[in-house]
Amino acid sequence: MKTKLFCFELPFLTCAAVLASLQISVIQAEPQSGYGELIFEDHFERTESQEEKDEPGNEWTTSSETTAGGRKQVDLRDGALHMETAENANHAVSTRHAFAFTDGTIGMRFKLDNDGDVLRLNYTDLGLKTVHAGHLFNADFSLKGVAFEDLKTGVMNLEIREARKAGTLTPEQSAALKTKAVSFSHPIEKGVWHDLLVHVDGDKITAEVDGETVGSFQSEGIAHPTKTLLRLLVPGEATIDDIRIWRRK
Ligand SMILES: [Ca+2]
Ligand SMILES: [Ca+2]
Repeated sequence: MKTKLFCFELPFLTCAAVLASLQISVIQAEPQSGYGELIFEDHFERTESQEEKDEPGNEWTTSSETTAGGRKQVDLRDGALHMETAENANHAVSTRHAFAFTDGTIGMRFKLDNDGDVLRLNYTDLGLKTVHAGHLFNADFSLKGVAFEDLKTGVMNLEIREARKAGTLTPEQSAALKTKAVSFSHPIEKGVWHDLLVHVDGDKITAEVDGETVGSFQSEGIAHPTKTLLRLLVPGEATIDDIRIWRRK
Protein backbone atom coordinates (compact mmCIF):
# COMPACT_ATOMS: atom_id res chain seq x y z
CA MET A 1 0.00 0.00 0.00
CA LYS A 2 2.86 2.37 0.74
CA THR A 3 4.16 2.13 -2.84
CA LYS A 4 0.71 2.92 -4.19
CA LEU A 5 0.48 6.01 -2.03
CA PHE A 6 4.03 7.07 -2.82
CA CYS A 7 3.33 6.89 -6.56
CA PHE A 8 0.26 9.04 -6.32
CA GLU A 9 -0.29 10.81 -9.68
CA LEU A 10 2.89 9.51 -11.31
CA PRO A 11 2.71 7.66 -14.64
CA PHE A 12 3.24 3.95 -14.10
CA LEU A 13 6.67 3.63 -15.75
CA THR A 14 8.02 6.73 -14.02
CA CYS A 15 6.66 5.38 -10.82
CA ALA A 16 8.34 1.99 -11.30
CA ALA A 17 11.67 3.68 -12.08
CA VAL A 18 11.40 5.95 -9.07
CA LEU A 19 10.58 3.02 -6.84
CA ALA A 20 13.49 0.97 -8.17
CA SER A 21 15.92 3.76 -7.33
CA LEU A 22 14.35 4.73 -4.04
CA GLN A 23 13.56 1.43 -2.36
CA ILE A 24 14.92 2.55 0.98
CA SER A 25 12.96 5.80 0.86
CA VAL A 26 9.80 3.92 0.08
CA ILE A 27 10.29 1.62 3.03
CA GLN A 28 10.92 4.59 5.31
CA ALA A 29 8.14 6.77 3.89
CA GLU A 30 5.37 7.84 6.24
CA PRO A 31 2.31 5.68 5.65
CA GLN A 32 0.22 8.87 5.42
CA SER A 33 2.19 10.31 2.49
CA GLY A 34 -0.83 9.81 0.23
CA TYR A 35 -2.39 12.82 1.95
CA GLY A 36 -0.18 15.14 -0.11
CA GLU A 37 2.91 17.19 0.68
CA LEU A 38 3.86 17.28 4.36
CA ILE A 39 4.14 21.04 5.01
CA PHE A 40 4.37 21.12 8.81
CA GLU A 41 5.05 18.81 11.71
CA ASP A 42 5.80 19.26 15.38
CA HIS A 43 6.52 16.63 18.01
CA PHE A 44 7.14 19.08 20.89
CA GLU A 45 10.37 17.40 21.99
CA ARG A 46 11.72 20.54 23.64
CA THR A 47 11.39 22.56 26.85
CA GLU A 48 10.89 26.23 27.67
CA SER A 49 13.65 28.52 28.98
CA GLN A 50 11.28 29.29 31.92
CA GLU A 51 7.92 28.07 33.28
CA GLU A 52 6.17 31.39 34.01
CA LYS A 53 4.95 32.34 30.52
CA ASP A 54 3.86 30.59 27.32
CA GLU A 55 6.87 29.65 25.21
CA PRO A 56 5.69 26.92 22.81
CA GLY A 57 8.44 27.64 20.23
CA ASN A 58 8.55 26.58 16.57
CA GLU A 59 6.61 29.71 15.53
CA TRP A 60 3.50 28.88 17.54
CA THR A 61 1.78 31.89 19.11
CA THR A 62 -0.78 32.03 21.91
CA SER A 63 -3.50 34.37 23.15
CA SER A 64 -2.48 34.40 26.82
CA GLU A 65 -1.23 38.01 26.85
CA THR A 66 -4.58 39.35 25.65
CA THR A 67 -7.03 36.86 27.17
CA ALA A 68 -5.42 35.75 30.43
CA GLY A 69 -3.26 38.66 31.59
CA GLY A 70 -0.12 36.87 30.42
CA ARG A 71 -0.57 33.86 32.69
CA LYS A 72 0.86 30.60 31.40
CA GLN A 73 -1.83 28.54 29.64
CA VAL A 74 0.29 26.64 27.11
CA ASP A 75 2.95 24.30 28.47
CA LEU A 76 5.49 22.03 26.86
CA ARG A 77 5.18 19.02 29.13
CA ASP A 78 6.70 15.53 28.71
CA GLY A 79 7.30 16.05 24.98
CA ALA A 80 3.71 17.16 24.29
CA LEU A 81 1.77 20.46 24.23
CA HIS A 82 -0.60 20.95 27.16
CA MET A 83 -3.22 23.73 26.87
CA GLU A 84 -5.49 24.88 29.69
CA THR A 85 -7.60 28.01 29.92
CA ALA A 86 -6.75 29.92 33.09
CA GLU A 87 -9.37 30.72 35.67
CA ASN A 88 -10.92 34.13 34.89
CA ALA A 89 -9.50 34.23 31.35
CA ASN A 90 -11.93 36.07 29.07
CA HIS A 91 -11.69 33.58 26.18
CA ALA A 92 -10.68 29.97 25.54
CA VAL A 93 -6.91 29.69 25.19
CA SER A 94 -5.88 29.92 21.53
CA THR A 95 -2.65 28.36 20.26
CA ARG A 96 -1.96 29.17 16.61
CA HIS A 97 0.28 28.21 13.75
CA ALA A 98 0.40 29.47 10.18
CA PHE A 99 0.00 27.05 7.28
CA ALA A 100 -1.46 27.31 3.80
CA PHE A 101 -3.65 25.00 1.81
CA THR A 102 -6.89 24.88 -0.10
CA ASP A 103 -7.28 21.11 0.36
CA GLY A 104 -5.30 19.07 2.85
CA THR A 105 -5.18 17.03 6.03
CA ILE A 106 -4.35 17.92 9.63
CA GLY A 107 -3.49 15.09 11.99
CA MET A 108 -2.37 14.81 15.61
CA ARG A 109 -2.58 12.76 18.78
CA PHE A 110 -4.78 14.24 21.49
CA LYS A 111 -5.74 13.53 25.09
CA LEU A 112 -8.70 14.91 27.06
CA ASP A 113 -8.60 14.45 30.84
CA ASN A 114 -11.99 15.80 31.93
CA ASP A 115 -15.64 15.36 30.98
CA GLY A 116 -16.64 18.35 28.88
CA ASP A 117 -13.15 19.03 27.50
CA VAL A 118 -13.08 20.05 23.84
CA LEU A 119 -10.22 20.41 21.39
CA ARG A 120 -11.34 22.75 18.61
CA LEU A 121 -9.46 23.01 15.32
CA ASN A 122 -10.40 26.46 14.02
CA TYR A 123 -9.48 27.09 10.38
CA THR A 124 -8.81 30.77 9.80
CA ASP A 125 -8.07 33.34 7.12
CA LEU A 126 -7.32 36.65 8.82
CA GLY A 127 -7.37 38.33 5.38
CA LEU A 128 -11.07 37.57 4.94
CA LYS A 129 -12.98 40.67 5.97
CA THR A 130 -16.54 39.38 5.55
CA VAL A 131 -16.23 37.36 8.77
CA HIS A 132 -15.35 38.09 12.39
CA ALA A 133 -11.68 37.39 13.22
CA GLY A 134 -11.07 35.35 10.08
CA HIS A 135 -13.21 32.42 11.24
CA LEU A 136 -13.84 29.90 8.43
CA PHE A 137 -14.94 26.65 10.12
CA ASN A 138 -14.40 24.41 13.14
CA ALA A 139 -13.79 20.74 13.78
CA ASP A 140 -14.41 19.93 17.47
CA PHE A 141 -13.25 16.79 19.26
CA SER A 142 -14.70 15.82 22.63
CA LEU A 143 -15.09 12.61 24.65
CA LYS A 144 -18.58 12.29 23.12
CA GLY A 145 -17.76 12.73 19.43
CA VAL A 146 -16.99 15.16 16.64
CA ALA A 147 -18.75 18.35 15.54
CA PHE A 148 -18.29 20.59 12.50
CA GLU A 149 -19.46 24.13 11.90
CA ASP A 150 -19.21 26.36 8.83
CA LEU A 151 -18.56 29.79 10.33
CA LYS A 152 -17.78 31.68 7.13
CA THR A 153 -21.33 31.44 5.83
CA GLY A 154 -22.78 30.97 9.33
CA VAL A 155 -22.49 32.70 12.70
CA MET A 156 -19.19 34.50 11.98
CA ASN A 157 -20.43 36.15 8.77
CA LEU A 158 -20.54 39.81 9.81
CA GLU A 159 -24.05 40.44 8.52
CA ILE A 160 -25.44 37.41 10.32
CA ARG A 161 -23.41 38.14 13.45
CA GLU A 162 -24.81 41.67 13.66
CA ALA A 163 -28.36 40.48 13.03
CA ARG A 164 -28.04 37.84 15.76
CA LYS A 165 -26.78 40.45 18.23
CA ALA A 166 -29.58 42.84 17.29
CA GLY A 167 -32.19 40.06 17.28
CA THR A 168 -33.13 40.86 13.68
CA LEU A 169 -32.36 37.55 11.95
CA THR A 170 -34.84 36.85 9.18
CA PRO A 171 -36.66 33.49 9.14
CA GLU A 172 -34.56 32.62 6.07
CA GLN A 173 -31.32 33.42 7.92
CA SER A 174 -32.44 31.38 10.95
CA ALA A 175 -33.32 28.43 8.74
CA ALA A 176 -29.99 28.68 6.89
CA LEU A 177 -28.02 28.77 10.16
CA LYS A 178 -29.51 25.42 11.18
CA THR A 179 -27.75 23.83 8.19
CA LYS A 180 -24.30 25.16 9.15
CA ALA A 181 -23.43 22.79 12.01
CA VAL A 182 -23.56 19.03 12.56
CA SER A 183 -22.33 16.62 15.22
CA PHE A 184 -21.57 12.91 15.32
CA SER A 185 -21.58 10.65 18.37
CA HIS A 186 -18.32 8.74 18.87
CA PRO A 187 -17.50 8.19 22.56
CA ILE A 188 -13.82 7.87 23.38
CA GLU A 189 -11.92 7.09 26.56
CA LYS A 190 -10.87 9.88 28.89
CA GLY A 191 -7.21 10.40 29.83
CA VAL A 192 -5.65 8.30 27.06
CA TRP A 193 -4.13 9.25 23.72
CA HIS A 194 -6.26 9.16 20.58
CA ASP A 195 -5.41 9.91 16.95
CA LEU A 196 -7.34 12.39 14.85
CA LEU A 197 -7.23 13.23 11.18
CA VAL A 198 -9.25 15.99 9.52
CA HIS A 199 -9.42 15.93 5.75
CA VAL A 200 -10.58 18.99 3.80
CA ASP A 201 -11.37 18.59 0.09
CA GLY A 202 -13.47 21.14 -1.74
CA ASP A 203 -16.55 21.90 0.34
CA LYS A 204 -16.25 18.67 2.34
CA ILE A 205 -14.64 18.03 5.72
CA THR A 206 -14.17 14.53 7.13
CA ALA A 207 -12.88 13.47 10.56
CA GLU A 208 -11.28 10.21 11.61
CA VAL A 209 -10.65 9.21 15.21
CA ASP A 210 -8.34 6.28 15.94
CA GLY A 211 -8.48 5.26 12.28
CA GLU A 212 -12.27 5.23 12.06
CA THR A 213 -14.25 7.72 9.99
CA VAL A 214 -16.57 9.48 12.43
CA GLY A 215 -18.36 11.94 10.19
CA SER A 216 -18.36 14.22 7.16
CA PHE A 217 -19.96 17.56 6.42
CA GLN A 218 -20.37 19.56 3.23
CA SER A 219 -20.86 23.31 3.34
CA GLU A 220 -19.79 26.17 1.08
CA GLY A 221 -17.57 27.89 3.67
CA ILE A 222 -15.28 24.86 3.82
CA ALA A 223 -14.31 25.45 0.18
CA HIS A 224 -12.75 28.83 1.06
CA PRO A 225 -9.56 28.82 -1.06
CA THR A 226 -7.05 30.24 1.42
CA LYS A 227 -6.85 28.54 4.79
CA THR A 228 -3.82 30.22 6.35
CA LEU A 229 -3.95 29.83 10.12
CA LEU A 230 -4.80 26.98 12.47
CA ARG A 231 -6.08 27.95 15.89
CA LEU A 232 -6.33 25.27 18.54
CA LEU A 233 -9.05 26.53 20.88
CA VAL A 234 -9.34 24.85 24.26
CA PRO A 235 -11.99 26.17 26.69
CA GLY A 236 -10.98 23.60 29.33
CA GLU A 237 -7.90 21.44 29.04
CA ALA A 238 -6.35 19.35 26.24
CA THR A 239 -2.97 17.88 25.34
CA ILE A 240 -1.69 17.26 21.81
CA ASP A 241 1.40 15.73 20.20
CA ASP A 242 2.72 14.70 16.79
CA ILE A 243 0.83 17.30 14.75
CA ARG A 244 1.25 17.06 10.98
CA ILE A 245 -0.23 19.12 8.14
CA TRP A 246 -0.35 17.90 4.54
CA ARG A 247 -1.32 19.95 1.50
CA ARG A 248 -3.03 18.42 -1.53
CA LYS A 249 -4.00 21.66 -3.26
CA1 LIG B 1 7.02 23.21 30.47
CA1 LIG C 1 6.24 14.33 21.43
